[in-house]
Amino acid sequence: MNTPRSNFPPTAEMQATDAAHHLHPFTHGDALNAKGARIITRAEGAFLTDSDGNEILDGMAGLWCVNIGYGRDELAEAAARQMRELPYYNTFFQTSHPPVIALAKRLADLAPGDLDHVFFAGSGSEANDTNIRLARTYWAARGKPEKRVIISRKNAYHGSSVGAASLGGMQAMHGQGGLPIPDITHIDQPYWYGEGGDMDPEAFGRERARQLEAEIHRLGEHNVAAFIAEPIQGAGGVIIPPESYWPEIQRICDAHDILLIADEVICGFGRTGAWFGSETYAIRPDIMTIAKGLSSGYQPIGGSMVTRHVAEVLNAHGEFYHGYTYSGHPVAAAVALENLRILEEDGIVEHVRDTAAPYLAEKWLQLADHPLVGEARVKGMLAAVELTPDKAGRAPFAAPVGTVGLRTRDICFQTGLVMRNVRDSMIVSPPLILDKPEIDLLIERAVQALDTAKKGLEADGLMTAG
Ligand code: PXG
Repeated sequence: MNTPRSNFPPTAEMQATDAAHHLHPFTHGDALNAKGARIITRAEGAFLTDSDGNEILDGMAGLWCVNIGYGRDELAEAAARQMRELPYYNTFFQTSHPPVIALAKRLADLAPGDLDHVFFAGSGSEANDTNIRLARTYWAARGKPEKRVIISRKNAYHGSSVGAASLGGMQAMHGQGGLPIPDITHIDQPYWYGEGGDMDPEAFGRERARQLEAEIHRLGEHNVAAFIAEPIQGAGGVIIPPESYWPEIQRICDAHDILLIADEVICGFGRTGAWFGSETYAIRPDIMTIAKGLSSGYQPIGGSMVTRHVAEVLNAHGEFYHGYTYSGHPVAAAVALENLRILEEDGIVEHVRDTAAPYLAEKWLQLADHPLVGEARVKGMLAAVELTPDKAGRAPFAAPVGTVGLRTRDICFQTGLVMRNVRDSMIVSPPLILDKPEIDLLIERAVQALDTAKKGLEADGLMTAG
């Protein structure tokens, strides 16, 4: 891209202004302000540039979203064109507009099975809030208003709004603001490394899936509206379920009269080597949450895709009292359409499936040999390593959970790689367009960071099991 570089004040000045006026998401304000935010000023392909001119390989694709990579002029052009023509109009009051119509049709064609209707939102959180109301309204429309409970999972992430954070299973989030809201329950997650103990992973996967059936029995099937889950948990730490997990979940959802909601906010749009994680795991959702990769993060947009049957029930029921000012925003829709065109015409999903993911897997799994690594796991362009002071025993560190992960994250930044921590695991979810040399660079920097982290831990007496 040849656009001129924007002018901005010196780093320290921007940091001071940021500290004075900006409340950051998921951030301890005083801790951040004491050292100053890292300020990202530009990006191209898979590389970020910060305000000091450092180039950093973005192993997280922003926040799991910049699937096609940075700097695609076509998206800027699509936004500019749409802004000139119709920068805003709503989809309430029996109106529509060309980009939202085209995007709904495009998504219906792309989505698996007969998921062929979309309710648009501005984000994944909003879409999951929609799903709570949509699932309950669906059952009310079918004459079963008592089917209200939504079963989710501990350590799931479904967003930050009151509804979405209640669906999520993050204890720290529930502790702030009196969550979860009523009629949402959480079963255990299929996290073999952390919770599987001596069990065989496949047996563990089946056991965790069967908790859903036990929970349906406990609540009474007549009270349960839906089960929601990410095909692969992202923010929870790239938790890749054993192969036995999803078939058993699907069986249970089929056997009991409940809706299956697949939260595809991270897994959708090529991340797992198929258009949707539901295809990778042969899941047949009734509702699918989409966001992030839908626009590769170039515009905020999300949505709930539902099957023809769910849409028919809803449409026949009467008015669904729900919607956002920016549901189906024309600029976001135009950008999403252009993003989907690029994903398709550049063959990016095939690139992931045939080239990038197999190569990443080959290289990433070798990290399991590193003395600091207890497990390396990968699926598509999602990968994690679990850090441990004791490889054989999969033991946690003696230091408080997250201490080692956070240190390692900071080292990664200094090494020129965004690889973030979840607890004491390190995870990546890079742009899908990475080529082999870029994957080599990612691995090289990851190894360098792990080596540096290990030395530091040894020097500080932290390589001890807790
Ligand atoms: N579902 C899933 C599976 C997500 O990962 C959301 C819903 C909510 O989307 P919005 O657009 O409302 O943010 C997400 C978002 C992290 C991190 O630190 C992850 C997300 C968002 C912010 C941070 O891993 N995922």
